[in-house]
Amino acid sequence: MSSMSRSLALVPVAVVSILAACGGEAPPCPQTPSSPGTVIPASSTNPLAVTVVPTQEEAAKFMEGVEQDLRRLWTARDRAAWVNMNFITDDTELLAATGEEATSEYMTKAILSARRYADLKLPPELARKFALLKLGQTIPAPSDAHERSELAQVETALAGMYGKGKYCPKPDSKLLKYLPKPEKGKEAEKCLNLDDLSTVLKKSRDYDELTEAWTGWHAVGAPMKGKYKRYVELGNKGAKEIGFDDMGALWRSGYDMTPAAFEADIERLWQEVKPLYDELHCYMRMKLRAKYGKDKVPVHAPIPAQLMGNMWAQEWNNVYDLAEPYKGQGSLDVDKKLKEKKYQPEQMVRLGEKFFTSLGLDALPETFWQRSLFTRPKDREVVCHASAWDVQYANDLRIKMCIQPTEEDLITIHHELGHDYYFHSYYRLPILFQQGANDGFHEGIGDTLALSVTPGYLKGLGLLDDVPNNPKAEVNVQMKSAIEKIAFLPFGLLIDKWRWDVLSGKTPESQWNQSWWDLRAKYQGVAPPVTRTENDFDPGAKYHIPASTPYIRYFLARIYQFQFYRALCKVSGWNGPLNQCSFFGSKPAGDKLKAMLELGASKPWPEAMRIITGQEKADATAILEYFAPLRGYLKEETKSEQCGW
Ligand code: X8Z
Ligand code: ZN
Repeated sequence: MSSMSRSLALVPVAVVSILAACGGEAPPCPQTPSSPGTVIPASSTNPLAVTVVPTQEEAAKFMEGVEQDLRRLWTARDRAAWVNMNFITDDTELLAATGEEATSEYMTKAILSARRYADLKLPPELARKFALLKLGQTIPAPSDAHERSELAQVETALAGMYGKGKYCPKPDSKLLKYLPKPEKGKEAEKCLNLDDLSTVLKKSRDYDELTEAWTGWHAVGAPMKGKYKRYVELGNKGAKEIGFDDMGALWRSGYDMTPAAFEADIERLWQEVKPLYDELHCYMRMKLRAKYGKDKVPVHAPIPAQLMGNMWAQEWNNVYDLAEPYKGQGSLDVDKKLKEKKYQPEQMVRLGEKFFTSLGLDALPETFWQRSLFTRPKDREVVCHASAWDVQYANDLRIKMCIQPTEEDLITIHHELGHDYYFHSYYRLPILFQQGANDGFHEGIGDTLALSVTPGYLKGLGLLDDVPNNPKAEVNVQMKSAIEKIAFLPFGLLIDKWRWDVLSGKTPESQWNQSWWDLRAKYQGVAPPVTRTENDFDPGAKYHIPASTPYIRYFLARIYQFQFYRALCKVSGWNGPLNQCSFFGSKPAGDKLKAMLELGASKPWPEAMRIITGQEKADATAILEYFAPLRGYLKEETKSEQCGW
């Protein structure tokens, strides 16, 4: 999560004066077709004598005031949010909600006031700021003070419910052995948190244990349902007030094209990658059937979701042992090495930083090391889902992550540092431009570098013994990567397909959970491990739903990162097979990356894309090119399988 994902407020000087000129607080000033500078006689509804038709200069001044206020408000909001997520208590929840509420109050008023300039022809940079201002809230609050306060509290409470989620197994449960070892002199823990339950999903190959861990965690969703309903109602009300059909329509408007064109583009990309996903699904199901039997993993049916090594079956790399094409060809067990070498969390972060600095990017500021959270504290509740922040929008970089010595976490560190390096590259820009070219760019930067964390690179660090150098070992490497990258694609797509329809009302509340599972079956080909009903709220068991972080960005990022990687490999001088390239240490690659990052959101995203790739569109050919070597193997292995579901 970037700290830019939500927005903030208080009434700024500039806005106050404009609101006053319109005869009070919101509603917005009347739009008039007259020429700039003309004085309009007062109408009977306007208590003021005259209204001056806006000018470009006034619009620029207005924006200057807004940006000043936003810096203050966003910083205050993010400080409170940071403390809250690092120490979840009733008090910090309230502080975070207060920060959120103040921001959203301001934003809604500023957006409504900005309508006064809607008909003006503005210089492109200023016009872009107005457009970004309108899109600047993920959860737009209604103008009504009670509703706004309720919404802010609902938002914070949902995030807190997720962060505090635990499952307490019964005394005869097989999961008791996964309880953390008690510290000396302390009482033994009786409950499993998400990290513990994720370890079960990752390590256990016992069907019943997996089912219990999955079901145990998913119970976190049910109590959220009532709050989620209010969140939908109030967020939609806020979205309507600022001119969107609903909150989902607002989210889909952030891509420099119409929401409809955006949806069509997403569909185009999905259709390009779907055949590869289907082949991988077919292969994985075959392997899981071999492990768990036909009664548990039936032919031609969705796969039970608890068997893929991940709580949401979104990435399957933790069951690589079951998927490995050629047993023992090339050791890819980085986890083992990290443990052997007793890697500490900070050391892993320093490793991540080293990749960025090898490209010629700056070292992280000293405050990063002082202020970040790297391990789960034992004495308090925190939101452990990894996130990156620039709390003061001024190079105040941090990450918050409960790091374990695993390859998965090493990759996530690169992901989070990608956000921080983006923040770092644009923190001198006007605050409204301190965002990614679009949110998919933000999510894709660290992953682009992580694609260069190849076996060769890891060997150099002593984290692998050998670099696979025969065709069989290469297939193994590709498989390991595909069950992470390709497996994710339908998940990345369906989360917001679910949310868009919930937010637009197309999916009624009476079908929220059913529709979730319909989409998971349709796109991912997975099924719930146990019967689910509308008393469950399984979407709530995925962080980004209670945390209200839009998700289509991750789908985009999976496509973009291969485009970026292909381009950076090329500029680094690589001309071998794409999947073997590492641009570690390439200054030309670093320069190109920096040039794009420094743009922030100041230009439409196709311009940023052009800087790095020479292309202006999302293009799935790079991800397909990367995995081309695997396809022959997948087709051959599954030729007797009845693929699909
Ligand atoms: O949430 C994240 C990052 C933080 S922005 C760790 N990711 C998504 C997820 O975990 O569901 C990265 C991949 C997808
Ligand atoms: Zn991220």
